[in-house]
Amino acid sequence: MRRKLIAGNWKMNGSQAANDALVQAVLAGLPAGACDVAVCPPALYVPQVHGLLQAQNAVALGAQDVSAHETGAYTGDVSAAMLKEFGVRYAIVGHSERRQYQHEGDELVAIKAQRLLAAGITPIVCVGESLAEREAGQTEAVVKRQLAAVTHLNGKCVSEIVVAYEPVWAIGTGKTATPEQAQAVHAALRAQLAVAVADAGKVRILYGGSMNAGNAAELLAQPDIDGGLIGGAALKAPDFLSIIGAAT
Ligand code: 3PY
Repeated sequence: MRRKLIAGNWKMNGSQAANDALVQAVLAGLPAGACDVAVCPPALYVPQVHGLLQAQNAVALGAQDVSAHETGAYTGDVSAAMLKEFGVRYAIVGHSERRQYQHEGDELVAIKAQRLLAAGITPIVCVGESLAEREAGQTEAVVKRQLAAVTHLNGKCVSEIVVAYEPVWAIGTGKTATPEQAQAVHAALRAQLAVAVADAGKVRILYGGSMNAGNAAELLAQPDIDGGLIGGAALKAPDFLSIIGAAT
């Protein structure tokens, strides 16, 4: 059985005061025996949230991105080793906002995933199709291409990853894939993992894209949905806790 994982992607939101209040409220409200939980603040706040999460194991620290480089003259970048030093256990790579606004492609996403794995951090690899791709019947081809770039790093099949299916048309739009639409894509990704990766059964596939307190239970009831990567709802403790409750 795969343990469910609920990871909050705070995106470029927060302040020291707001982060403190949010983390304290989440820690105080966690249900007994909660599923795996992570929060991914902006890089600048990683040390602060690391401090807030110390002395407990129920909520893990995540990051939203990582440099493709190990060290050196890469102004503005944050390396995997730096994240590791501040207790980061998960890092998102290939979020559609980075693919779209920073023009990150499959190869770069795969290199980033490799840097994370080398540092002992679990990559949360995002895949997802645009509305035009869905309407052209290309959903499976797109997500499989994006996933294949990462499962075959240096010719090695990689099972130490988390996958997040985030249909681009459902991100920040309030639109959500129906449980059936999401399950169909998750099942296709699961089948691909089974062929590509030894130990594929342990790879968690999260759903992301406007998962919220109202739709989480239905989505999480699907057999191949192993958790959620949560956007806006992760910024409100009651909503985030309600999603965690649905996954627990
Ligand atoms: C969303 O739900 O909007 C996300 O992008 C989660 O990563």
